[in-house]
Amino acid sequence: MDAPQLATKAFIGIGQIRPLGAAITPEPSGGCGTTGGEGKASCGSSGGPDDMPQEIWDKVKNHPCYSEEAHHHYARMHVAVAPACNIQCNYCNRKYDCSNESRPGVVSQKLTPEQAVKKVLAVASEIPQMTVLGVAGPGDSLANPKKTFDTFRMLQETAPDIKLCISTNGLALPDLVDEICQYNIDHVTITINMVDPAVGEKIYPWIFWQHKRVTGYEAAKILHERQMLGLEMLTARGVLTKINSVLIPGINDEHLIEVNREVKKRGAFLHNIMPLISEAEHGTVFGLTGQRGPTAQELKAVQDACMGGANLMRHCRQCRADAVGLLGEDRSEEFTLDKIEEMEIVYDLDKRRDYQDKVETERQAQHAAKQEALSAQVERAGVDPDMKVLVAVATEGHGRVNLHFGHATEFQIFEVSAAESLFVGHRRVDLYCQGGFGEDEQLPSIVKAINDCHAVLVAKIGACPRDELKAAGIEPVDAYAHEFIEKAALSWFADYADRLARGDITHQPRGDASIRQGAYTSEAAA
Ligand code: CLF
Ligand code: SF4
Repeated sequence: MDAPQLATKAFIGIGQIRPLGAAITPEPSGGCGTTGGEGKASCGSSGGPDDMPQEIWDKVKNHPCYSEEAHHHYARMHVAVAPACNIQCNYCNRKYDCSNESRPGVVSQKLTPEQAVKKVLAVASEIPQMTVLGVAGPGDSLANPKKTFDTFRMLQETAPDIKLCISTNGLALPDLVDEICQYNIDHVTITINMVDPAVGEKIYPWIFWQHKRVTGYEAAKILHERQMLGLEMLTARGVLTKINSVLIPGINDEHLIEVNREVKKRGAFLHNIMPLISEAEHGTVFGLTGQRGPTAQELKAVQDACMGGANLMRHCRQCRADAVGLLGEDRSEEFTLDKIEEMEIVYDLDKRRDYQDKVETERQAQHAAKQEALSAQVERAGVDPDMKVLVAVATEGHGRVNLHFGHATEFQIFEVSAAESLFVGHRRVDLYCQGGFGEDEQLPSIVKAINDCHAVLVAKIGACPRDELKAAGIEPVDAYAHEFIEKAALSWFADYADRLARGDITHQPRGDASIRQGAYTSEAAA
């Protein structure tokens, strides 16, 4: 690896970011506008069938990354068939999964296309809500085109109902757009961290281009041009594109607003701004030089400043390149090659469809419950009608508050007001309950992770963590156990506003929260 060229620029405070609304003049075209969604409220990750044309809704409705609503119900899987990469990012160490699309940790098994297809069928027969196959590394999907496209071709012949998805750095993309269309790959993610090579050269020390290594500004310029060209070509062909950007404080934080604007102009469907994962033990350039990742508030501030531009995805889990399951869970250990050999694989399309019909019914019930709770909201004297608060939610899927506090390895974060309950992120935590007992030393780190929240909604919680959360100013709430999340959050909000109006409590602002870096602890993952 070439010696890194690190940023000397001072950190740009999030407070210096232009305020919401002032940041971006929405472009007349791009995003959903290019596909007929102009003037619709939102066709982003939280959008629904009323927000976008039917043909787009059909593509996203059961893709857990392209629809926030779908991510509570549908699963994806990745197959690690793409080991090589054609560029170097300062946040990546080849010994680890692609940091763009994965949490750090080695890929357990690299697969041949034949092994990958067998694994997909095994997962599809066990997890009927698995609807999407992605190739997301551990290198770059399009730096390994034969392996990537062979996998998709073979899978299409055996399991045509599974959606195909790739993630790429974009360098090879323009040369492969026709093949992407030939294999009906409907969803393509491009990682775009800059639209200015002067920013890019602080992130990419080199690229491998036309049989030679190119470094510095020139490398970043070529990469930028290839990314923009690839995005435009995909848009012209009607392929849905998602842009992933890694937020690197002091290097591209404010610049991501410009990235958002430029990708929207070129028709990107979604923009996913993710926090830099950077720890010395990962051996990345940024990890070794102490480049920090953003705090929760810094991440949210940049995401909020981009609202009005390209639609935002906020539910990304930075998955492993061999992840299996709902976003936020990892069942890859259940599907190792040894275990697959022992399994009876029955790919039953009717069974999968029946299951997915049930999921749709549940999802519609979730949507209806939210609408009902929204229509029940009222204004209260003495309570700011624009008040918004964050609540943390313990869930194991199905869109419900259905997890014990002590069993949570992540909390979903919702921003709630009288007018909305919106998913705005997630926070990984160490498991509180290990071996049947509460681990009190874990509590401070859990509090730190949800410190910006006013309440935590759980299915159940023990007396000890309950008291400690209260002492930290976070209200533990188990009154809405097993209810749909948005309805529960809105019901809690109504109760909170009632207590404010009666003068039982006063509204206190919360502090910042820290984003957990890297993997779960082994106990947490067990
Ligand atoms: Fe995989 Fe990526 Fe396709 Fe999803 S992941 S290739 S679009 S199927 Fe999703 Fe994972 Fe985030 Fe990626 S949560 S890292 S955005
Ligand atoms: Fe690593 Fe992905 Fe960057 Fe390649 S594109 S260096 S695999 S993060």
